Amino acid sequence: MSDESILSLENESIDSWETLIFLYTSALKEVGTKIDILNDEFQHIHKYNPIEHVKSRIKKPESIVKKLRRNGYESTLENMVRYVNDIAGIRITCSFTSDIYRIADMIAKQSDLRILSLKDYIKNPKASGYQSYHMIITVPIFLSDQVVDTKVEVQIRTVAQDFWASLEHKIYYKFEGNAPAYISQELRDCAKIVANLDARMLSLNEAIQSLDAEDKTAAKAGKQE
Ligand code: 0O2
Repeated sequence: MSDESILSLENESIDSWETLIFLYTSALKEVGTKIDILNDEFQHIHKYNPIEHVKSRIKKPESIVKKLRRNGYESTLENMVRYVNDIAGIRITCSFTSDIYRIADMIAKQSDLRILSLKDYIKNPKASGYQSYHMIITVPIFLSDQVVDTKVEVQIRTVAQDFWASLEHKIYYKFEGNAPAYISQELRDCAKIVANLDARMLSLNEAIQSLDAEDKTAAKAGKQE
């Protein structure tokens, strides 16, 4: 297991929070660079950027402790490594749902990354209405004397799904998870609108692409005459 890699390092030198954060920060740099390169390559070949923006963050210590407590674990370094999968998190926002699966596939094909879990909250949205594609991966961090596989959570979602999730997150925290029923219902309704908007924008884009392809074929045929 990749956890074991950090955990075995812990026996020797993960003696502090600082060492852990150094590893997770390095993991964000590695994965961030991979995503940049994939986006640039896609632009180079297809003249199109599947990614709108990328944001990364290290989870705040108080949020890590809260998550451990919520799941019934004590706040130890070992429990953080083992049970909190999103200490290092990267969020990729794109225009169309088809881009989400394209990016996820490109990440999954990188031979040095290991996929620990995948959650498709687009095909199976959460009860709250939340939609996003989550991957927990490990990336090898090459230190001077060893290689440490380090976990990163990658969240991939459309701009519309991200807009919904940001507002829902704010509301969730404001009401500490107990929002009035009419607000939760309104959020679920908005999530359906988001799914519908994403589906319509995707088919609109596909229609434009097939028109472009027809134009190119007609122009080629015109040249040959
Ligand atoms: P915060 O405050 O954003 O950091 P796992 O990570 O797989 O071991 P978990 O945490 O149950 O277990 O996984 P899940 O459900 O995939 O959630 C991971 C993260 O996704 C959450 O982290 C949120 O960032 C986001 N997320 C999940 N569900 C929702 C939701 O209903 N609404 C919004 N806005 N975001 C959601 P945290 O630590 O729970 O929260």
